[in-house]
Amino acid sequence: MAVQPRRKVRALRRSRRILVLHGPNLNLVGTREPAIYGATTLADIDAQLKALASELGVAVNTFQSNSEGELVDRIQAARNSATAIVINAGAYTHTSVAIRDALLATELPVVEVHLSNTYKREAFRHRSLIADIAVGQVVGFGADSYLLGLRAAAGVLARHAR
Ligand code: DHK
Repeated sequence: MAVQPRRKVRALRRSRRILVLHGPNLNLVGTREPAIYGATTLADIDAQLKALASELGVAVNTFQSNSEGELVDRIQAARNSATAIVINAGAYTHTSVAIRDALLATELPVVEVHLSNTYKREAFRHRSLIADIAVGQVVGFGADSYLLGLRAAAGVLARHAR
């Protein structure tokens, strides 16, 4: 890859600011039902996302909340601070019209991720209120779902920039 002048790299990072959102109970990842959600903690996932972001030349911010309203507030704020969103809305994936509406209001590209393969689990997890407004979904790869999701979002932004 060609060496980019520092100013150009900074401008590129500004145009590729990816917000990664973790919904309810994901603060417990690593200890919560490890057979389903894996043994990697959320702090480790966030650290891996930061490392990958700098490799990809994008900026990443991460945020976790157990509260639907806080997630909606953070999504609304992304209208002015992010250029794409990667989201694991946890259980709100299956229930939250408010999170869906907030994502739509941002008009930003959204990538939906899940640690587990929700389609292999209970029927109520097969429905996502985010899937049809997302660019795509990554499910079932544990912590790697987030890393694949970040790569996908960076790819979408790179294609937009052309
Ligand atoms: C996480 C949750 O907390 C569940 O409520 C979803 C998702 C699946 C995941 O696999 O990351 O149903």
